[in-house]
Amino acid sequence: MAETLNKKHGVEGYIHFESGESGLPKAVLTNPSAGAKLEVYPYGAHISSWTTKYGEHIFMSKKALFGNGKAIRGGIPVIFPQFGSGKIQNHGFARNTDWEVVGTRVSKTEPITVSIDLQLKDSKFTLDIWPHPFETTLTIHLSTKVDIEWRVKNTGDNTFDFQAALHTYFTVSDIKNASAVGLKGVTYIDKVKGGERKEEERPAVVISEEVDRVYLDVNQNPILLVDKERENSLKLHRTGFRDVVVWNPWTEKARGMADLGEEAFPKFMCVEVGEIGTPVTLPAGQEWLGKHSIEPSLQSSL
Ligand code: TA6
Repeated sequence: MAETLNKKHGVEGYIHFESGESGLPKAVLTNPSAGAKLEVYPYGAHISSWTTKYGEHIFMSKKALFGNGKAIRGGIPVIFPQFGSGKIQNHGFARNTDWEVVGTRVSKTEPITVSIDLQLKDSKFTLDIWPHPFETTLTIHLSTKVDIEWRVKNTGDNTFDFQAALHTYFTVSDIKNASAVGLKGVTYIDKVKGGERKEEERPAVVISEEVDRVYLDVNQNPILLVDKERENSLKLHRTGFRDVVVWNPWTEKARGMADLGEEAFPKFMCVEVGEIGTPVTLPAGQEWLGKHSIEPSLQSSL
């Protein structure tokens, strides 16, 4: 499979495909001028690594499972058409389904950018779960930052609603050193407290227990992910994603997750961008576009 993908989509010196975990094909994007590298599995259109001169920015569980309809623990799970629990499986089917590589390219004008397009269309599998024809394309641009462009098109005859999120696991030196900055004053759904709605009072959200919050209609853009023990912070820009999720399962929940384990929870902070609180209503023939850019920065405050 990797060989076929290399023949069709490989770009010498920038994009190659290789056999990854559990033999799943994996695209490796390399941008020498940016000193950056990114890995993405067509399975789930799942980014599993992004490194820059500041090191690895993405957390992957050592116990993650790959393929066979399982969601990969860590990386950037692509959540569609449902966020969380509901009528279909938790977080929908997009993250544990094979997407197709439909394009790769390198833009040689500065800043040199290495790109890959992945696409998922409705199938009997998806229609049996969620009876709406759709076509979704996720484009990843690797320069000195990562830009993700995500399109969802309604290819059917009827309007449908959907939720969407990029459920990013950021690697941190230790959860006690990490904070998400820019959420002060925002109303959030506290999923640890039965869905209670509260207002964030802190300029920097730090985690010292299980946290599972959906911050609604966040105006601040970018949000900053700060790690006191790392040289860089990360600027999280977004358009088309109104909400931001902050999650860490902490000890007990992590212990109960076979693909995570309690020794892992201090090493990541999920800061996710999404359309969650108010699902997107997409009329027939229309297209939704969400953009998320993750950029290393030396800024530690907004
Ligand atoms: O984004 C936070 C969350 O919705 C949590 O409630 C937790 O369920 C997490 O996602 C992971 O979900 P998963 O289905 O990947 O185990």
